[in-house]
Amino acid sequence: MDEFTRERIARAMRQATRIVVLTGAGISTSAGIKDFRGKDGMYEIVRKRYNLPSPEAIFEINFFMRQPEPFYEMVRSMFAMEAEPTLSHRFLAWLEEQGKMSLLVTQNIDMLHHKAGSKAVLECHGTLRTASCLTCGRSFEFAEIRAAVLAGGIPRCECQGLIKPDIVFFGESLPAEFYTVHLSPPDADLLLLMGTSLNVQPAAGFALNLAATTESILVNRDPTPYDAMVTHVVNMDLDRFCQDIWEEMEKTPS
Ligand code: CNA
Repeated sequence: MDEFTRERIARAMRQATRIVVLTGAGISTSAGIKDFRGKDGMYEIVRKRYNLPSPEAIFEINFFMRQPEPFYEMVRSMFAMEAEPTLSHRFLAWLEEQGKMSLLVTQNIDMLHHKAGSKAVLECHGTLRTASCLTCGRSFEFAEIRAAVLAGGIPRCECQGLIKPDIVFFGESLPAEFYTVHLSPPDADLLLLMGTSLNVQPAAGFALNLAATTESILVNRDPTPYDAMVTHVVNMDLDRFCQDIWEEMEKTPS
């Protein structure tokens, strides 16, 4: 990022008091959690191993009910590494602490924003924190099924029903809270889009609608088809971006 862009973005963030953020898988790759669509992402790995009809099948409910193994393999690899928040997660928690953040919407299911200390987080694709039996509906804390998952098993309820973590699969509704902010977006003065290919609806639509009326910054390693809809596009590693901006903001506090 050149000096001019860095100063301009740091100034916009210093002046902002109602930042809305959308994060995607790219904010967690430096913690060791693979993204989906990036090179060597999870889709490619799981598709090759299981010969899936399409990589997205691991998040389709009918496929999951027939063959839950690929999905649980992904969950296992995510949990086995006990990932820690990245510098970018910590930067967002710091922005919230500074009173600058109005809402953080994450498409991620890895819970790293909470681990970093962020509080105003809307997990629009659900969470791995809890799980439910697909047959009787009983609810579980993830801790109750964690050992079975890490040992390579497929967790089942006492009723023998298949247990599914409470993350949103393709075709399922997002949490009601998400539709509330989608229909009536918060009054934002800056929009930050971080580490997302903007391919997944309705999360991407929420952000791009807001980008039509709000100054916006997209930080992503690769270009997306929606770059022209955003005010500033920065194609670089997110941790480096956040470190640069964090330093710049601390040089001249607001
Ligand atoms: P995606 O489609 O995989 O896109 C990720 C984007 O991040 C890509 O465009 C990459 O260029 C970019 N990227 C990767 N690493 C970096 C980096 N270090 N710095 C900057 N940019 C980077 O993922 P999206 O989030 O857009 O798609 C939404 C899906 C992905 C949601 O349903 C998530 O639940 C799902 N997902 C979540 C996780 C997680 O919880 N950590 C991991 C993988 C996928």
